[in-house]
Amino acid sequence: MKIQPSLLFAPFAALTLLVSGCGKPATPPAAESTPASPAADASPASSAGAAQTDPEKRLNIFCWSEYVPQDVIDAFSKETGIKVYVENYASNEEMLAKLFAGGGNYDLIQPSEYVIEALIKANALRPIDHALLPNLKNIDPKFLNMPFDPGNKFTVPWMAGSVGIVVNTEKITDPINGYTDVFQEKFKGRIVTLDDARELVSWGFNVLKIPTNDVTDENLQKVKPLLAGWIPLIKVFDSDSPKTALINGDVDLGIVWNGEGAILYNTDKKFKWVIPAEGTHLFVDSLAIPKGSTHPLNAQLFMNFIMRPEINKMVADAFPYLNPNAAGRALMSAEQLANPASFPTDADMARMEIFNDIGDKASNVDELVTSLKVQ
Ligand code: SPD
Repeated sequence: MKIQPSLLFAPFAALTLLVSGCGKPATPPAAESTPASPAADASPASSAGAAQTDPEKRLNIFCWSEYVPQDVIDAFSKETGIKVYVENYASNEEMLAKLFAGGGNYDLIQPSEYVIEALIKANALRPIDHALLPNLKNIDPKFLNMPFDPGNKFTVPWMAGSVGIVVNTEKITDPINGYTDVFQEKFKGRIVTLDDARELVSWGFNVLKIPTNDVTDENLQKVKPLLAGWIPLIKVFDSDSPKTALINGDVDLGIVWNGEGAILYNTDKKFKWVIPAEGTHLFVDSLAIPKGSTHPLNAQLFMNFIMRPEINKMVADAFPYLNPNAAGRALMSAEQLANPASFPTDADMARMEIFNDIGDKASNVDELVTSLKVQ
């Protein structure tokens, strides 16, 4: 939990340099592709037997906090003998900053769609070998071949989701349908939100009916007064575990990741999930291998492992986001599938926008929100 200015905008500046050919990743690029290999069997026993691994039995994962269950890591290590080292981040921008600072030697990262788009443009990801990923067939085709990575040349979906409002209905009886219902003076000091500049700006854009990717200087000027009114009302900025402030009773309203909303709904039905009337966006967080990975075979073994239905279900049980794995979804209970925060209706999904890479405008987004937070 933190109340502090959001992260630097430097990582996006670094990406812009890379795209324009004036920079290079801090980690040395590896070979373009992994060695050709026979397709591994998707079943646990035979995939363990036929699995190709790197000489060093190690895997360095850099992933979102509260997203990769320890029991999944343990099961992978037990089966493969590969020791997994996990480091967490709370925003795409934090991940990019550390990735481009070098030193992390990450084998797997977990970027969201707009960052995947930027990393591909920057030639910063290693292509994946589909022969090593037979379990890709378990993914719902709706979440494959998406515009940010056509043909899934670089990524496999982890979890998808959206952002919505959580209301503690024991404390708030007013109707709360959208962002403007949340950000009212009378709720000052009773609100938790994500600590994420792109998110905050997108909510403001939704209210002003500006398309979420139409990030121009002019539109940022338009949203500035709205955000300047909202930010002082927020008591807690927390992208790691915004549910905590709601469970502890520190706040009564939240704008949070859908997986957090789903956990709250499971914990106590007094926590109502609301998809903002003004709109929200669909995110697709995926696994990708940075160019500098030194254990790319181990990384692809992990990718394939987590797409097994029973392993995917372990992820969905712990972190109930919108599960893109159809075979894993088939193992989930009716109650899990009926959680309104995990699984929006088709009509709600159809209204959701998807963030695109906005290039160097990401710096302006960060600068705007940071300047408003310090006022
Ligand atoms: N605790 C895991 C949170 C993952 C949220 N990723 C969504 C990013 C959308 N910009």
